[in-house]
Amino acid sequence: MKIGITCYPTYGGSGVVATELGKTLAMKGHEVHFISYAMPTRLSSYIGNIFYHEVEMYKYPVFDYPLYSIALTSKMVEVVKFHDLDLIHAHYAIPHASSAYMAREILKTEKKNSKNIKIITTLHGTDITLVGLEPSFLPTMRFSIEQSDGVTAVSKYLKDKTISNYQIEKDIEVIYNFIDTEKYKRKKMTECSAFKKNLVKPGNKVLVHTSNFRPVKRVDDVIKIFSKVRESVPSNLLLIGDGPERSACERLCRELGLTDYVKFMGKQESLVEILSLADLFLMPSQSESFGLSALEAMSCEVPVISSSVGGLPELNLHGETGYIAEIGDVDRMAKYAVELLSNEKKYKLFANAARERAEYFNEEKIVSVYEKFYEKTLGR
Ligand code: GMT
Repeated sequence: MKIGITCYPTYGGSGVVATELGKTLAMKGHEVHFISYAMPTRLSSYIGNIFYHEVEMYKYPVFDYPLYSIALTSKMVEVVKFHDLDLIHAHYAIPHASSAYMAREILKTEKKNSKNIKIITTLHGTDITLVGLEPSFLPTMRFSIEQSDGVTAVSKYLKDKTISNYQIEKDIEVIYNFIDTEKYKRKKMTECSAFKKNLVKPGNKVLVHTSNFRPVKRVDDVIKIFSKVRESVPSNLLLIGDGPERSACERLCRELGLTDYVKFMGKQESLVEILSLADLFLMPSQSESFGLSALEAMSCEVPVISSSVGGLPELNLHGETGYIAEIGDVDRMAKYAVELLSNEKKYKLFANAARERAEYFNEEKIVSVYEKFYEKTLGR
């Protein structure tokens, strides 16, 4: 198949899922064309069959606001025509699904273009639960989702939320996030000793959180949980990622007297090495449609303490791969953390179960589900 993929190239899980999907499809022999305003970050090395098309933005003094969705539409039209694409897969509905819809309609009017391009939209999270509900986006969002030839959501929760929030009657297929379980595999301690020496006091337990530090991630709760855990378990907290809440979180650490025990590591390439040091992963989010970073941790045998929101209970099985608690229930999350960190036998069971659960979301399996969904949408 010849597949166009549009995604946000720099931030967040939707771009990661889109890029890893494209890479795997290309390795399976499909031709994949990424269309975006910048090269997706995970697309760093050369892979045959992958092409990148940058959306050029025309600047003109009258345009106070950049007209990205129009420029994206035109680029989609160009790429579909010149590379004879079968479908466009839009990741994160705003504005990608609307641009794809418009591109398809433009192509229909062109006589020479006999191919009937199909549009698939994957809903990832805040495109549905937060941003899409803004009155300035809602009608366009609903229309673009309805008009897609195929729609997928990354959890059952998100599917239900889309149907109830937007009164959408369209069939939505749940296709979960996936993980390369060979790459995300716990490394031996000898392979990460340099990290351990620099980051963790010998004998301490290690709690980890990775995110884009947006308010929805509740990183302040991560710090509050850690503060309570430290009262009974000698431990360190590693915070990976960066974003708008980071400064406030650094302040909170100073106020709570935790600066010697918490490391703000910023964005990191060596995630697997760091996760291989971890004993627990914390994800107390306000909203989370799936929780890709928790899956990455689980694949490295790290149990997860998370909130019970969104799609998290579909990933993190309470009492098996970790624990879930109500949003903001810092005390309960800390209690669960201490319980696991203090019971070696129970901890081992949870760590093994976390890895086993991650294997359920194996990349090969889930990418094949996407492939089948493409074929179904193309009527093959
Ligand atoms: O986090 C977001 O605001 C949007 C989105 C993104 O682009 O990072 O993240 C969502 O998509 C991921 C991949 O499908 C999911 O694993 C995340 O749970 C989801 N984030 C939220 O729902 C907050």
